[in-house]
Amino acid sequence: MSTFSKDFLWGGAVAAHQLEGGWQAGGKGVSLADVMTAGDNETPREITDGIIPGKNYPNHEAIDFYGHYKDDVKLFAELGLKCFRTSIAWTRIFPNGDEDEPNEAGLKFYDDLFDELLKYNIEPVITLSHFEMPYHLVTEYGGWRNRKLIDFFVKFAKVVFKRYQNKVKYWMTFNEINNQTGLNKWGLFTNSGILVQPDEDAEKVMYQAGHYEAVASALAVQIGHQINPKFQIGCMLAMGPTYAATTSPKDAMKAERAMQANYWFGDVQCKGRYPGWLKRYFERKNFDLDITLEDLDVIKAGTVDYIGFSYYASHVIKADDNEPEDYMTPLHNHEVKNPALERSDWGWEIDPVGLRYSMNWFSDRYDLPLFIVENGFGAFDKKDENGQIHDDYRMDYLRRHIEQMKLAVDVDGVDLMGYTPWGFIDLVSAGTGQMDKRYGMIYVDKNDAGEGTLKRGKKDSFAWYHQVIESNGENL
Ligand code: P53
Repeated sequence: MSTFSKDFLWGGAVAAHQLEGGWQAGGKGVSLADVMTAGDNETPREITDGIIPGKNYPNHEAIDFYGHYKDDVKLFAELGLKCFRTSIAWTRIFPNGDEDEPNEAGLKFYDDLFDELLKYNIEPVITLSHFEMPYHLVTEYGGWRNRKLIDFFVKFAKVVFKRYQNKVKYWMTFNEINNQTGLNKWGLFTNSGILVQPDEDAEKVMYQAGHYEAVASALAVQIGHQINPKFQIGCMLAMGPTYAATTSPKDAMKAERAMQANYWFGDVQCKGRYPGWLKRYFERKNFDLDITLEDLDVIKAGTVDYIGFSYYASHVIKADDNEPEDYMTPLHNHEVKNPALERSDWGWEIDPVGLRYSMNWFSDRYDLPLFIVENGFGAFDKKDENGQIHDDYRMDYLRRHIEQMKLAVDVDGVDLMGYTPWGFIDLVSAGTGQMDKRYGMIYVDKNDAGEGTLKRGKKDSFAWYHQVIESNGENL
């Protein structure tokens, strides 16, 4: 007997801005992702002030899924996918974000895409906001600093829930909503459309924006359930468990606080309440946040149906010699390398057991079904003399993670809905804007400089994953 139920959601995951291209097609507006240049391992992506001619913006064309989706979906069916996770580009539906009426051409595109998927019995799994909010909401409203964003987001959610209520059952509200807890420039911009100003406290801005997003997410959950009670609406958290560097109890406490600080979004979205330590922290810091009693009721009533999460790597943390009582020193400054693990070319630690650990952690803490909606190995692929890519390293990474996922289900009794490896078709990296940081089983002929025919091809991992799905995870 197989570990997984026969309706287990084997699939693949992408996000609109990382593959669609067609950045101005069908009346689409400019999104956050459209003002981010290409970087690489050493060079961070630049966030430009509007579109500057002559700069390389990799998301403008991406892999032109917008123009290739029919052929691509056919290939996804051949791969054997049961589900396909993507996002709806907010800017196709509301190009500026603050219009009264949605853009019909954008709505039509997703109707056609979902029809195409359903034709092959591939279930769409849809993220409402995946690093791609309208840029206009950044320049005119200051992004999620502004309470008005709740209304704009809810309007967008309502329109797409209504329109696709008979085509889409699985939804998530905000992708990796907790990325911004690291307070780095990239995370604050892609999550919340925020560029921290000199007179601002990044931490306070993050908590305020995060609160508005939590309210918006909870409202979307309630509205979605009203529109179609069969909807399954999840949160989406970036999971990278933090381990203690030594046996010192202070390191254990530090690791615990790092987890709490990273997953407060989970507490709010899954339990419907703020954790005690965080309420005390807000008071101590005199943050004076705009959190109303009504907001707290909304959050309580809008908890999610499942936990969608990404898993790539784990982290290790060490307490400071002068660690303050609240253990809230900037957390990322205290990360150390894990000597027990190997790393990818981008320095991401490879830790399959960490996936099982994470599944147990989520399950214990929130007691909700889990959906692994991202996992994968970014690597440079090389073609052999026949143009074939032998990506054993990728199969090896995925196999080792699926093995741990099976143990979490079989031995630990975790409730797991599905598994969608990230970027199963090569696409633009979110972190670096590169094409050559590849996750795919399907190769796309395009490089970091933006050159290539966009032709699709199958890597060795294509046949391997097909067999994994066909055997319901038995044949790894
Ligand atoms: P890239 C950092 C840490 C964990 C997840 O990332 C992350 C990031 C972003 O770099 O993002 C997720 O493309 C995200 C996807 C992204 C994927 O992981 O930087 O949800 O949009 O592409 C992989 O290698």
